[in-house]
Amino acid sequence: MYAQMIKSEATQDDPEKLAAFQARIDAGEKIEPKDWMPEGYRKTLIRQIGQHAHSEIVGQLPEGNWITRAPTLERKAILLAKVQDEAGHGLYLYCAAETLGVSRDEITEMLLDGRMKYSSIFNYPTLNWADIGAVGWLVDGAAIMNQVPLQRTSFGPYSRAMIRICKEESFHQRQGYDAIRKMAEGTPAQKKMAQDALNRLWYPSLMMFGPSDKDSVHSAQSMAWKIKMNTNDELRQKFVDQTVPQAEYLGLTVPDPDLKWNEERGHYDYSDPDWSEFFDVIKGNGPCNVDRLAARNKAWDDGEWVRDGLLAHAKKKAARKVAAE
Ligand code: FAQ
Repeated sequence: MYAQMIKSEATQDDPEKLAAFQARIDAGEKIEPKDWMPEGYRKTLIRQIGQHAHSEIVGQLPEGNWITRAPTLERKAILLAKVQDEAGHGLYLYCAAETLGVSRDEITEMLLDGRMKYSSIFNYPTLNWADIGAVGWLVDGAAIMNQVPLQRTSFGPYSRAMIRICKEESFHQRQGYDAIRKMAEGTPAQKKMAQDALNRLWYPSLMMFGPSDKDSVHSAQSMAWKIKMNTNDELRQKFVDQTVPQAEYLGLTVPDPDLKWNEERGHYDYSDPDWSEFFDVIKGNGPCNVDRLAARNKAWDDGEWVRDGLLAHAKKKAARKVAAE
């Protein structure tokens, strides 16, 4: 199936150019926006970078919801900084996507009318303060696992955006772990909240890496082009191996009765998420899909006067420049 897909995307371009392009990728060169690239490479990048950018922006919603209710001034300041960072990550990524010839407005509209996706995880609710710790620990933990290898991705602007983003993501993960640790070491009621957050967010976090390799449509071509550096299952396994000892340290139980260390493989064996739930969520049927898109649509509509004002100002400035010449 993968070979078939590679062939169908590749044949749209001149074979000689394609071979030279692949040789550059194989040699570890970075592809820059003005370089020749196969149409499939450009489209795949717009899809992945766009989806990633939307995830950063939509991902502000479940945490932003808790800024006014953070338990202390210190936690509030940390959460505020983190949520602002996510907006910055979205902007780096929209800029990287724009170098591929798509405007930020175009891809935003594709998010707003459901033509583009964002990460499945943000369609789950954050019900209490322990969830905010768990989001930093698990969701940012999964995001870093995916993003560290992407610093070496073949497209220059994406790779450079990822280097900046990863510096901040590690702070995000640490602050989440610190918040959940405080809960896990707190009163019995607080510990119960931490366990409940882990119970609800464990499988949605595993889903962040995408479907299992046998169902991943894009992995083979994306890996050949070094748009992705690892398969979905490879990264999911790394995440499980890193996170289980952290849960043990916290005295929390990962909600997977089949989880156990496999000496022979040197990895944990674990149960897959319910993939029917994953596909249902990315189709738009998760617990918060409707709310998330409604919030983004409202923000876009509310900001119309700002965009109109800026555009009018830019037009006026350009007209004055023409008149002066
Ligand atoms: N959610 O063939 P594959 C963050 C779709 S950053 C929704 O395996 P691919 C920071 C996929 O698009 C989180 N859809 O796809 C933060 C495709 O459908 P399509 C975002 C998903 O692209 C933390 C179909 O399934 N990170 O959270 C998901 O090769 C805290 C088939 O799948 C990135 O975007 C999913 N989880 O691999 C912010 C990283 N998984 O498009 C705030 C960059 C798959 O054909 C607070 N992206 N699909 O209609 C990637 O590495 C890849 O795109 C994957 C998916 C690994 C996500």
